[in-house]
Amino acid sequence: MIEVWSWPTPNGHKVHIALEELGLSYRVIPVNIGGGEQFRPEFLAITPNHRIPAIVDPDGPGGQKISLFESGAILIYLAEKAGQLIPAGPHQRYACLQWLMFQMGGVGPMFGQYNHFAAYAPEKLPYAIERYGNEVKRLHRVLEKHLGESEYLAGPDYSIADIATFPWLRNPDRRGIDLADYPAVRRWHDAIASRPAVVRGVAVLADRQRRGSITDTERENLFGARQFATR
Ligand SMILES: N[C@@H](CCC(=O)N[C@@H](CS)C(=O)NCC(=O)O)C(=O)O
Repeated sequence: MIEVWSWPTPNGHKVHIALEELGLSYRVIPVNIGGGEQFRPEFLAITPNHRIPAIVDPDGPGGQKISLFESGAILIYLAEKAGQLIPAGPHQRYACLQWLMFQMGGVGPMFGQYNHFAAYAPEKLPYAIERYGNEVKRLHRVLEKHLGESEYLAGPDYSIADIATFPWLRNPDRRGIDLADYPAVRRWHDAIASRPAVVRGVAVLADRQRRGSITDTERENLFGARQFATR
């Protein structure tokens, strides 16, 4: 059974959704990142980057155990293991990897920085909020244009590129986005949100989701000196 070291965040949900879609059996090991559990030695042994998600599959390639971090690499691994959610034909396969990289290098980091400066930074820095807010809007426009011409990100079929991107486009109001302004994105979002495996995937660890404003301990663990200690 695959071990999933995770927490209910967009990057965690990517892996929960993929596992549900693929019907692979898994066991979640919660890593409370606000509580500092990402710095525990057993987690650092899997991911020196101390970020969720990470997986350990005792039945990896050639029947040998494999551990992986970085959600994009995990999605590629799971899709290839199951032989689903990654197109077989070369053109669609590269399109899938392209949109997966667009999420990993663009949507995730930019939306994440926007969340940080708009919701968590102790000082409200207008330049940073505007800079990342503009990037959030620009990336929505890129997606809108593409999804106006294509059913899913990699073409006619749902793939890991969609699974990587969807969790970051949930709750658009938190980023000042109204999906009425992006009708193709809304069509794509609603189609994915209603998939039974997606409903199950985003429910994983839902009872552990943080509510209310960030505490001092969470702030220290996520953004303070502990992040930058030499390990
Ligand atoms: N590029 C990484 C990003 C992972 C990431 O940023 N994870 C966050 C939660 S969404 C985390 O674990 N944060 C804990 C920390 O900053 O110490 C991936 O896609 O797996």
